[in-house]
Amino acid sequence: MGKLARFGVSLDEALLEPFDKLCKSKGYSNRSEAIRDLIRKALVQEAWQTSEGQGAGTLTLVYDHHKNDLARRLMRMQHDDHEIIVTTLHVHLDHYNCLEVLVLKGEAARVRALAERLISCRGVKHGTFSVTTTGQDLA
Ligand code: NI
Repeated sequence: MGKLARFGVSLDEALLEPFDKLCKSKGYSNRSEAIRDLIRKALVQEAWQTSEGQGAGTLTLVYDHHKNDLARRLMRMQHDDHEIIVTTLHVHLDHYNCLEVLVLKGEAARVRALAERLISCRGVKHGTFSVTTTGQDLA
């Protein structure tokens, strides 16, 4: 951890009051911890927007494996980018529907591209990509 710096924040009370409520409901022990998390979140989002450097994230897909040759198409796309797939989890939700979770890590632009390609694949019912950080450039 780096050297600790202190700074003052001026806030309208109308903003501070709901912020304190939010801190309490989220379980933060103090405002500083909540502000640190908000700053980290903004930095991670910014890094993903510029798609620079390394990134990590989880991709969740729900699809009907009976549809067309969807399961095979998704598998082929994953094999094409196997270097950035850390692990996958496949759950058979019912007779038709599958839920798949992929942990992705690598060059941010490439990770995002794969996530978007899989989500937009015809037949995928729902897909979400949750971005995070490899943690290396974040205090
Ligand atoms: Ni399945």
